[in-house]
Amino acid sequence: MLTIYNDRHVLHQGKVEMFRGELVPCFEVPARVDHVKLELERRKLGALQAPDAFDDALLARVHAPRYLDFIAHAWDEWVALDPANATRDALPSYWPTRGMRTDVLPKSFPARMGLFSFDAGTPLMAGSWAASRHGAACAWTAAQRVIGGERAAFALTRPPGHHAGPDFFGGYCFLNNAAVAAQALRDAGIGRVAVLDVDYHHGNGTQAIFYDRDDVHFASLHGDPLTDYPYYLGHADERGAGRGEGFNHNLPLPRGTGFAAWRAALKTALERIAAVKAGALVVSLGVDTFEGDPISGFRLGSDDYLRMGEDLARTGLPTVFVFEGGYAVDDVGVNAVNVLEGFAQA
Ligand code: OKP
Ligand code: ZN
Repeated sequence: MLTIYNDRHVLHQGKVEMFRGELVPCFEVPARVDHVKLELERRKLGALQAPDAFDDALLARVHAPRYLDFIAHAWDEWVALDPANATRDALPSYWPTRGMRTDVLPKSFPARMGLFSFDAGTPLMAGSWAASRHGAACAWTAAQRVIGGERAAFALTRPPGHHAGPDFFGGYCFLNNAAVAAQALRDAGIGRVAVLDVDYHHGNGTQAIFYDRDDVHFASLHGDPLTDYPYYLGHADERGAGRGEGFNHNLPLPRGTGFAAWRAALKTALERIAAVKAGALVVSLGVDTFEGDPISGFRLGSDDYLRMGEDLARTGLPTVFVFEGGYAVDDVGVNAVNVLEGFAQA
């Protein structure tokens, strides 16, 4: 499978994230992508290509200008607060809750950092912007290849993207790569695009970006938000708003779900994608549904990812895969590439 890759992802390398009252080492590490790349090369599964030149204006198709402006300059502002910050990751500590103002942009950097985020688990450092925008460029380029006639392409990138919304970061994500790819497919004239999110965690950012639109259908299989991150979105009754009503499809599943039940939910999601007559598919490919994942609760085995790829291929749709989560670092390569191989061989 044609894979779009760039090595700038290593510029984003968080030291710590807040977890249960402690700062713990980050789960989202550069080695995740290295393992996928090695496994692709080991199986000789297609060529690795660098992303095309990317215009940052394309990010404004899915993100708010004031958010992009904030993220692009956040590191410099963090260091300007205190030169000693140069050795520390930036994390938010304050958030506006119900009844507080988000229309007035504070001058204070920590206040703006909270306004544009939703957790304290997403450290930002000197290279976060560069890594994120090159990641988005990979997703955009993968979409361009599919527009150009490839049956499928894979954006091998990190940090992930599906938790990043129109104007917020969180869940290790700053720019929504899957949304950038979906918008690129729309801009090329595909009437309706489906985004299918198979990461363990609900893609709240992607849902938020497309919630009121009928030209991008969003479907997600994920751990039930009653028990799992991101907690405050991802319920089955979220069906879209306005014109977008009926074009958002959440399939929350209980902790402990194995492949048989997961696959039945996938079938339901794919039937709806066929019913809405999507002309292309973007897959938010997280493999944190794996039984060995340290932060997730499903029980998929490595071979199940081959079957997943086969099921996805049977849609017959031109498909852009975008890498998302998967934190069992030693297994993430085999699991992600199993999906791609299952897809390619079906
Ligand atoms: C990003 B993606 C971890 C608590 C949860 C956030 C998880 C973000 C997952 N102990 N922290 O969807 O894989
Ligand atoms: Zn995840």
